[in-house]
Amino acid sequence: MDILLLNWKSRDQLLLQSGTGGFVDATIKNLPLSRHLNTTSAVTGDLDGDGDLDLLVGNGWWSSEDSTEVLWSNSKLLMNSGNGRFTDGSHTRLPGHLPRIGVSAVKLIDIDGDMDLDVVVGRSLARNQIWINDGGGAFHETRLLK
Ligand SMILES: [Ca+2]
Ligand SMILES: [Ca+2]
Ligand SMILES: [Ca+2]
Repeated sequence: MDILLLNWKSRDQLLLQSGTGGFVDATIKNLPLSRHLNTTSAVTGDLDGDGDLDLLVGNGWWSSEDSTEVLWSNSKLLMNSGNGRFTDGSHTRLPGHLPRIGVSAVKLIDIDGDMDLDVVVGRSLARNQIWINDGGGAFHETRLLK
C-alpha cells in the first residue's frame, strides 16, 4: 500500500512502500507539485483507461485573518506514467478556461454513463463544476449544474 499525504500550507508527499515494510518518500522523484498547494481533497482513478491509477488533486484557498498572506494554487491532474511516477497533465487535459482554485472537494463518478470516470468539483464561494471525460483522460465542462 502506498500513501499520498495531503498537506495544508506545504507540499503534498507521496510515500511508497519499500520492500522491508517501511515507506520511502518518493515525492521529489514521482510527484510534480509546487511548494504551496493547500490541498483539500484528492482522488485516484484510471482516467485515461491505460490500466494505472491517475491522481486528481483539489486545492483550496487560504488567507490570514488580516489578508496579508494569501495562499492558493490551481488544482492538478497528475497522470500516472507507470511505476507510480506522475506527470502534470493539468494544462493539456483540463478545461483551460475554468478557474481551478478554491476547490473544497473532488469526486470521480461516471456521470454520463459511458463507462469512463467524470469529475465533480465542489468549490467554496464559487460555482461547482462537472468535467466530462472524453474517454482518454481529457475533460471538458458541462453545465448540468446551475
Ligand atoms: Ca491511467
Ligand atoms: Ca463518463
Ligand atoms: Ca466520456
